[in-house]
Amino acid sequence: MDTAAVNDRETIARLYRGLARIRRVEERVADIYPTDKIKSPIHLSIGQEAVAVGICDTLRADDIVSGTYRGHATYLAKGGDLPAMLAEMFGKVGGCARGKGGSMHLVGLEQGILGCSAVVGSNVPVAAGYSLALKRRGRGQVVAVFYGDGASEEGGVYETLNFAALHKLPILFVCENNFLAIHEPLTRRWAADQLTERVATFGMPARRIVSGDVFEIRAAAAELINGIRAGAGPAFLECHTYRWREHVGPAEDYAAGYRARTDLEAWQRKDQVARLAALLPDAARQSIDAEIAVEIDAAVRYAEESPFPALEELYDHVFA
Ligand SMILES: Cc1ncc(C[n+]2csc(CCOP(=O)(O)OP(=O)(O)O)c2C)c(N)n1
Repeated sequence: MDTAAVNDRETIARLYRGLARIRRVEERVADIYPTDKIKSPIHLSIGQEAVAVGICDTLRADDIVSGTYRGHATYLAKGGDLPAMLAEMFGKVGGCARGKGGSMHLVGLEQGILGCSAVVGSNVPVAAGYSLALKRRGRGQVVAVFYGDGASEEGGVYETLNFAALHKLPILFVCENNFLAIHEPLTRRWAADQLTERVATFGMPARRIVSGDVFEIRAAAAELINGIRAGAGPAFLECHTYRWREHVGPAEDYAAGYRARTDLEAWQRKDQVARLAALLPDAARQSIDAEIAVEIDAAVRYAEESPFPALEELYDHVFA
């Protein structure tokens, strides 16, 4: 089926802008990284953009997302502030966490972005708690929580799925299945690959999308979120995807021996940035690309010019 055909030009352009913007931002981050201007580790989502973009496109501005330490795409797709994201990585006071959190701890409460965490799976119960609060508030808001296939091995994730199903919480669980937890492929961690089927046993709609197709992800998310908003309780969406770069850092790591370059090539053939670029008229695509380039240059300048936090701030905002 041609999943693009049912979408209008405006939707395709909007999704392309979202995808290309994340791709170009992360490529710039990868370029800057060796200069040591970026003060934190970086976990790039290059290749995985379609998940965040497809899902966030269906959310309302007052909905909430919760991402992981690989959270640049989630943050940007939900409307996070790009200059504040880059300044955060530069350790500058203009950063979204005043430069103290770095790439793994992006946050944007005004845009509905809960703080991200480096502790694998830890955002999932927190996001469910937030969805319980939203349910009690009664304004029809929904949480979308993102986590990796590795995080799906954390006990707390299963406790959360059960609690959310039991209490019919307004939350969409999104597993970004890139088949890898650092250097350990899924096939060496599980005897079965029935991640979606396992979640379904908790008593919620559970779907899997293997194509990486942004239109398919968006359509599935829209359907599931409609149900959640109508009070049906949580839902789960597993999206197959692929991390093109190394686990942490800007480089490729296909020589490390834990995965094959042919896997990358298979995913690159269905790259959604290139696919949507080809669906747009040249002039429309070029003007989007030019706007993105200007926006990124300005954001890098902002990050460079923002000062480092003052020494007196060292113990501010420390919880305990
Ligand atoms: C509780 C916890 N256990 C282990 C780690 C070390 N660790 C960091 S990333 C990672 C892999 C997680 O893989 P996945 O959830 O699939 O996310 P991906 O990196 O593929 O996006 C692990 C085990 C950690 N940060 N936190």
